[in-house]
Amino acid sequence: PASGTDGSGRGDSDGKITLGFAQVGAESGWRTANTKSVQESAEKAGITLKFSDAQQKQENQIKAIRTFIQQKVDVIAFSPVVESGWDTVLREAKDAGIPVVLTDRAVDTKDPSLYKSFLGSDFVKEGRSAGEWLTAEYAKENGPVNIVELQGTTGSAPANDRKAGFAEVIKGDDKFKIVASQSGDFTRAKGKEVMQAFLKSHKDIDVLYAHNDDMALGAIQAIEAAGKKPGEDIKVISIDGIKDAFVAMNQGKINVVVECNPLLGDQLMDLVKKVAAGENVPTRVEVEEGVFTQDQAAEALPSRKY
Ligand code: GYE
Repeated sequence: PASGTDGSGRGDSDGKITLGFAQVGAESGWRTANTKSVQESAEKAGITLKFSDAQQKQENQIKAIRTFIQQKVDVIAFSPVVESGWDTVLREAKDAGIPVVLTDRAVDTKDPSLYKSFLGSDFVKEGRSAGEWLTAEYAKENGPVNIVELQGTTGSAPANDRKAGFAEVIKGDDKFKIVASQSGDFTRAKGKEVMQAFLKSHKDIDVLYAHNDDMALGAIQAIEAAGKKPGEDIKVISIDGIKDAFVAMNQGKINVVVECNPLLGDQLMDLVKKVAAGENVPTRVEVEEGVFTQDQAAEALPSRKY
């Protein structure tokens, strides 16, 4: 183990904590803001950061975690690309005595002792908020309301949960129909491509529900190219709250954005310090967020931090 002076075997010879962070990738504006937040907060907290970008591939993330274990970092944090398939590598970290903090995305495991804490958002709640906006918006109409859904990365916690939360709310009224639902992998390019296909096969789309802003922004290009008005002919619901989405909302092209806060860095470094010191931490720490509609967009825009 790294030589520590406190006898715990923790810390470099300079006493600094080393954190290995395995990031999902650089797929979205949310992710870019999240990466920056982690890097800046580590620096501020005096924590040595080993950063790896998995380019949205689980195998790359597993490799990065194994490298961190070999390097005997003090703490490992990662944002799991998908929910399943982590038990083996998490057990390796546990056997090596390295505490793990999950950031942003959760894992699906039967053994909760494999990580110390989860820091992130309630994605089911975000999906519900999206659904609640929709049911209120169409409360007085008979329907049918034809919805297309752009899902996030297949198998990821935010895609699974945002889909489930939304479905739970709209299922109470059968005028709401999800006529097509497909993954756009959380990127602008894919969001545009899949929306183009949706527009070709469905002539009567009323609503787009995108699991993140980047896919919504890509889809808006496709809607405009098809000669329709995003925000009017096709209502657009999105999640994240990046600046570009507020700009689009201000232009009337997005109707509502459910916020998901990527600025987790400071909270993460607090957790990292605590688990490195062997302190107990809550198994779940949530970030605060809100819902923004068009009438709030102009006022909120200048203060958006990501
Ligand atoms: O919504 C999306 C990003 O895991 C919450 O990942 C995150 C999601 C976010 O690519 O933009």
